[in-house]
Amino acid sequence: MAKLFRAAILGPPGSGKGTISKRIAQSFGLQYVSSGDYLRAGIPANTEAGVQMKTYIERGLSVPDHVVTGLVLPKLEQLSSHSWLLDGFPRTLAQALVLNNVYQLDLVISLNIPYETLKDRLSDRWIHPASGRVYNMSFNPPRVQGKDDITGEPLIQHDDDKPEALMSRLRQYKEVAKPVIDLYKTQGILHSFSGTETNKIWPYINSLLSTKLNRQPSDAHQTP
Ligand code: G5P
Ligand code: MG
Repeated sequence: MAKLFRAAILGPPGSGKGTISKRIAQSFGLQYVSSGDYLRAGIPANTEAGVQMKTYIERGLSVPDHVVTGLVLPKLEQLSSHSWLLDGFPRTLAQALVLNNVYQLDLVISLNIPYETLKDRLSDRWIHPASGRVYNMSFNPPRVQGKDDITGEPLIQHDDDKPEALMSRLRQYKEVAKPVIDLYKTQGILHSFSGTETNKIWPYINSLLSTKLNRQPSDAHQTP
């Protein structure tokens, strides 16, 4: 069996982690593990813990480490015979250290996207609250204006995606992410990508992974 490949993609809210991860997963056959998706799916409705969790996620604030690791690590155990890509995990040094105890990552991708770009993207972001599906009115609009593609239910925009709230979320993200980035830099597995357009960053990531995995992607994506 080929050696398993373990990777993570880090970046601030709106940096394109989800968009790029899905392309990587599809092109290179890695299992896609998104902490945000697991948290949203794991929120038990109508419990106090559930309401609390929803507040963290809706405000874009970090969910407590033990909750996130408690959800993500069992998923990784289920995927022990697969290569995988983590999206949005680890987000804190505590999470990175817990992960480090169990798995040695082969590659970490860090996305550096200018604040102005994040602001524009997130202020153009609409969400289907029940599922967490995210749309962007210019980059990936819903099929019907203002409606979720799957359920047809109305889309909403969060107060937390307004510029003032965004600024404090991004600042908090940066502070928390720095020691995580430093850890992977020290381990020699960090690869940073900067830019304002996912479609321009993607060919570089595509080529890096082709080299690391020693194979050609099965599908070279040009669109989201
Ligand atoms: P998530 O789900 O990890 P965030 O806030 O980190 O959420 P988000 O919003 O999912 O990040 P992203 O995945 O980095 O952003 O980016 P994306 O969705 O691909 O792109 C953002 C938008 O821009 C989309 O609409 C996309 O279509 C558009 N876009 C992409 N590229 C371009 C482009 O080139 N041009 C244009 N115009 N648009 C583009 O986490 C959710 C919450 O869960 C908790 C936190 O509360 C978090 O806020 N959480 C954790 N808490 C603690 N620890 C963890 N490890 C946690 N993980 C999640
Ligand atoms: Mg995401």
